[in-house]
Amino acid sequence: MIYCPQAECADRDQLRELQWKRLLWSVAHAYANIPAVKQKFATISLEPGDIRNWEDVQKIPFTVKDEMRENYPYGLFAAPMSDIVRLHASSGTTGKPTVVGYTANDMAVWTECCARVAAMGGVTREDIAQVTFGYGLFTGGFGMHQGLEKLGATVLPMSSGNTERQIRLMADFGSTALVSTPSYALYLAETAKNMGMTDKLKLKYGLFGGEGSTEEMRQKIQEGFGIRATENYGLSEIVGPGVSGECLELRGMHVAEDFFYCEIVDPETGIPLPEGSWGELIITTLAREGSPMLRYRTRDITKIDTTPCSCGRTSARIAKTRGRCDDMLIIRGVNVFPSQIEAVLMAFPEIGGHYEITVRREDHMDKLEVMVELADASMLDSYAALENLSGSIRAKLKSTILCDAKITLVEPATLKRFEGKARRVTDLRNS
Ligand code: DLL
Repeated sequence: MIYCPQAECADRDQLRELQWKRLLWSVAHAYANIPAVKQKFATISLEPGDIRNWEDVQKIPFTVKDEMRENYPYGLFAAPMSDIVRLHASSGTTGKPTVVGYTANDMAVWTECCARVAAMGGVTREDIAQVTFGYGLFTGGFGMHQGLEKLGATVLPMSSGNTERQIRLMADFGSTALVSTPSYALYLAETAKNMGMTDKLKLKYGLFGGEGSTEEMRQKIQEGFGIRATENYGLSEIVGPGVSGECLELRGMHVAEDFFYCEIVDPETGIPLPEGSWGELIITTLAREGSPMLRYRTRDITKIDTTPCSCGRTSARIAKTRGRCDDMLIIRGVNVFPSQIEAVLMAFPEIGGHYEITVRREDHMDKLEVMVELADASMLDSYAALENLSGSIRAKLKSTILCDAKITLVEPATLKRFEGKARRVTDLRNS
């Protein structure tokens, strides 16, 4: 089951040594080949030679997404265009896209990392893997495709959308692994059920990533399809999918530490936090030639665990993210992550997997509304049952997030569905 024992099960001291060697290479490479990096170092009188031990790594300035926009499109590339064999870009919600370039070596590393993610999630060469991520500038489709092929699985490159057709071909071709966002997996499971085709599917494994999901959402997807679901995490600025993934022990997402160095910092102060603390994930690429990233601020909130995993891998694991710092809502002064709301909702069996969160300001007061679909329409016949359920959800939410919310229960299949990353939160306070 273990795909790359030398790297994934390495002695941690040896791994640290390898990371150190590669980190020095990456700093020198970025400094020598990216004028913007050299200039940034110069403003604080830092040179690569000043990085002498792990403590010194903190001297390296962070890289933030805006710098990618300021240097759009190729200003942060460290290899000549003649060596770049692939471009990807992330559109983000505002501004110019962030562009990354891959050399042939970068492609090999990325492919290896995605193969590891697939292997960790239980997929083998015996599997038929249906990839429902978009194939395009988004890294999801091509990234997982390459990794699955390297592993020897049979890849079905469906790309995103066309949900009923996805289900028909899933049945006809006997797909045994599904690669998607968790929200699309839920939509696919529901569509299969509505088409009366759930029993015709042979799915065994789900590799889900590209967005966060709660443990409760995982249960719903596993039940919907009768599969084992693992989660993986990555971002295009670093490589795309492949940065980390869960093994079947489900004890956090193993990071490909031979290629990525992770730190956790306080998102407000940028000060590194001790292992086990929740904070913002910072990633430094250790082998990227095309688009090296030094201390990239992911904005994602997680924690790191380096204790041994029962699967035998020694690599550090990051926890399911709480969300992005940017996603955190401040409602009447209380910090609320949408993932906390999801966890409360999904624990109610009467609730389906789809919901929408809206925050508005009325009479100078923040108002939170949660619209959520019922799992079964029959409940709509009983006013008392509906009142009871919405009261219980409201009470549970209040005790968990310390915020009052208006709960609106709606019929199944009424809220918007997403074929990629879901957008479930609307904040109308500044509009
Ligand atoms: O979403 C890469 C990817 C594709 C990863 C497919 C896994 C599977 P971007 O479009 O650049 O790249 O978005 C990166 O998505 O900073 C997180 O906020 C979020 N994200 C990705 N995976 C997870 C996850 C891809 N498992 C941004 N949990 C990241 C929570 C995730 N958030």
